[in-house]
Amino acid sequence: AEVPPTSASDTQDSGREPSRTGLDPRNVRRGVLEHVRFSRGKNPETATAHDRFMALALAVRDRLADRWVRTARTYYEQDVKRAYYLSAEYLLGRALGNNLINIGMYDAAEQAMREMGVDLSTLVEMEPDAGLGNGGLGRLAACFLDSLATLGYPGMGYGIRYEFGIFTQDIVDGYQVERADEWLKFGNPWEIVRPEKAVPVRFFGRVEHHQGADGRPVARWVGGKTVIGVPFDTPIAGYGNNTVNTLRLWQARASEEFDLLLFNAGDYERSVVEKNDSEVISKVLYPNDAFQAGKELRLKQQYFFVACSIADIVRRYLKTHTDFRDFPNKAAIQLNDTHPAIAVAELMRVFVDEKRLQWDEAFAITQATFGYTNHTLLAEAMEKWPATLFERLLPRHLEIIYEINHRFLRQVQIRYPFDSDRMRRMSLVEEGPEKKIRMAHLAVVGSHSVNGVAELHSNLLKRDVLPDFAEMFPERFNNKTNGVTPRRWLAWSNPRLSKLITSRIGGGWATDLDQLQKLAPLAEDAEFRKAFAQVKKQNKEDLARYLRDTCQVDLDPNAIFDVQIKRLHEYKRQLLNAVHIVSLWMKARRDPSTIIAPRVFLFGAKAAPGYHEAKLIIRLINGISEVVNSDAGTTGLQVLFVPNYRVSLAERIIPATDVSEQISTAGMEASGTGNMKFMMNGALTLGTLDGANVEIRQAVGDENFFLFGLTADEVIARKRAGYKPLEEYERNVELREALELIATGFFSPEDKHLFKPLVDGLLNEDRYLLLADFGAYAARQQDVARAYKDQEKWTRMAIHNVAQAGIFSSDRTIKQYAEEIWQVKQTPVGS
Ligand code: B1N
Repeated sequence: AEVPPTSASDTQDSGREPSRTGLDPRNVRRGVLEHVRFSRGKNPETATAHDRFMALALAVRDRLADRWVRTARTYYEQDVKRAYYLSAEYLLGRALGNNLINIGMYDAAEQAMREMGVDLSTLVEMEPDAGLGNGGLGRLAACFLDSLATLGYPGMGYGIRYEFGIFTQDIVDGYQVERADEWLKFGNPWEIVRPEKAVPVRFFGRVEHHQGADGRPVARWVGGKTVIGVPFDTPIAGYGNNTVNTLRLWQARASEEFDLLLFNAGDYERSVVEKNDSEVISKVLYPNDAFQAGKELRLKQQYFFVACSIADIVRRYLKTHTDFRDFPNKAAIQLNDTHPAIAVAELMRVFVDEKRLQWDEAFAITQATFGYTNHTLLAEAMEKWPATLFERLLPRHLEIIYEINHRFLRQVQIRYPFDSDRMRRMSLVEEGPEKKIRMAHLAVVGSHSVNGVAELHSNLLKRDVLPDFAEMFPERFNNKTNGVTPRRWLAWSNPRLSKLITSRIGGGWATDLDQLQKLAPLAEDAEFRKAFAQVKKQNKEDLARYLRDTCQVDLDPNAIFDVQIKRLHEYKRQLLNAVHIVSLWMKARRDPSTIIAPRVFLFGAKAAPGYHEAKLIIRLINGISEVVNSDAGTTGLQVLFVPNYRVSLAERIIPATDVSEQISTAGMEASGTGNMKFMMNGALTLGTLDGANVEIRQAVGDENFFLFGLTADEVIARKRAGYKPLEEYERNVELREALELIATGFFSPEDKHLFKPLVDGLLNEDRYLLLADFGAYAARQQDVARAYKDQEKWTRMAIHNVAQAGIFSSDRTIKQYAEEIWQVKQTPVGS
């Protein structure tokens, strides 16, 4: 049969079917029913909860689609400069609720589902977290994407589509047990695969050097193996606007060409085995937070997504340009730590080898394009790759790095003659028994901007980690204090507080968080305080109910909810918290009147699977929990380690928190971002002068913050003076008896010596100065309990924390990146 030609208006209309675009409950309902039938192939009667979740998610995606296309067209037509965020991690969490909030259809969706006899929150709970990150660094990338879209910036994220994200944590007999995170098992309604934009990526092989037709030397990287990067796009919707940006994640596929070659040679078995070698590249997220394991596959992952992303960025540039001198006016590329730092060498390879640019011009363009963000000062996290590994895997890149280094060291030499020690320190190549490439040095030399993530961190970065670079290139160094998105971390996760805030100051805060300052005078309004305290109480009751259902524990919602949720790391000092709980409990056992206010201690933390000390600390917390909870009736103390801490759990816990534990050894936590989420939700911080705690305290005032502990400078001085933890142990009775109880096996009756290594580590070395800070911590905890007894005062303090949280919006952070590093402009999308 003849098919009538479709007119332009037909295609317009079909794209704007009300069941695909309408935001009122009737249209949403129609959209969901159509997806149940046509996308899930079910009748409403046979559809499962999961079918309904998928149908609703697809109906939401429909409503993003048109804006997504319009956003892309707007950027293309206006030929705007774009900000590209390169990150090995994106800790997105769930998307459904956040998308409903951002496109303003939450109420309509809730009503539509209710009319269908479905509870929206049940569907929200069906969605697995997208856990493509370890902790703060990955979650920061996710908050940045939200802010870029909300502010209408032409921004795009690039990363890896890991088949398995951060592992699922079970607790078995008090121990962490890891399970694979099969987040894609039931399908991902948000992503769209774009096979037509696949990119070939070479590994291994060799470099041939020739004389080019133009008389200049040419390097050709040949041979080796090719892997295909296939992009999957996820829409990132702005809040209350028409912007829908893109997160493009690359999946590794075997190259068919290559397989065919082996297949035709009759080597079927080898062709299938090698297919595996390729596809394993995007298989799993490395589960280390702030630690470099140095695995070859990890370097493959890094180069894989970087090569795909650079190819994609250059391809997009060449659609509308021919001359690369304009490249930095159209593309800013931000390196999220050194994980994508190989991009510096890759862009040089593309410019020099493929596009035949002169070296100096190529390098000037490269430098003008890249910015580098450092996220940690910890030596064990600094990425250094053996030159031998580089030479095998990326032979051309090693040559390019050597050439960059050669020219760079010449500059150093001219600037600082006769200072060979400085040259050794600054080299991109670390000499020693094994030659290594220092990725941070590559990132600094290849960028025009280097930033830390909090004031203190940026200063320590200049002073202690990259002093030679800060001296030689002072104009390159800057600070961008982290932030978090108030859409997910307030509007979505704390609807009660959001509603209360909006009822008093209007809804403008969601995109202009400084407006929260209008709450400050309300701290003196008794009625507001009452409503505010009631919100916190209800949130605590919700959490207690959830934990009763999922962990079989009955928490007292009248107790102080004292929370430490973050990756398990010795520098974060969960062990300090645990030892203090033991000492509190021992005192309470002797004399219950020592407990000023009942308290619930909550922990949530994943330990890297190979980090034995961290796993032992989890086991200890569970041991303490068992003992303490058994006589909670007399002591008023409860302890719970909540398994499988993740973004969606944080969304439940943070709104219900009274005390935010931010107790890292000063100078070790680059920023922290959980601290900001707690503050925004009216928790008071108990913290050291570390990372962004410093700025939180500045913002909220010393009287609204529980400070303790050595400063970063004091930590260094104490270590330099020859710190003796045993002296602290002997000085403090409460500390001593708590450590003795732990060491003698009280919390591990099945193995009396289980925790001996932890205690010995504290007594012999105590790298993180836990004992040095114990006394101050315990004293401040007493102050916390006393302050809580005065509920009116406590609520005032909590309100001031919310009121001063404005600067910790990632909108502020992203504006600073956009204006001070990227020079990208807000580009609104029309309706
Ligand atoms: O980045 C966050 C900061 O708020 C935290 O303080 C900081 O610890 C965190 C290697 C890291 N730094 N480094 C990492 C993660 C994974 C990995 O493989 C390092 N994460 C941080 C955001 O700035």
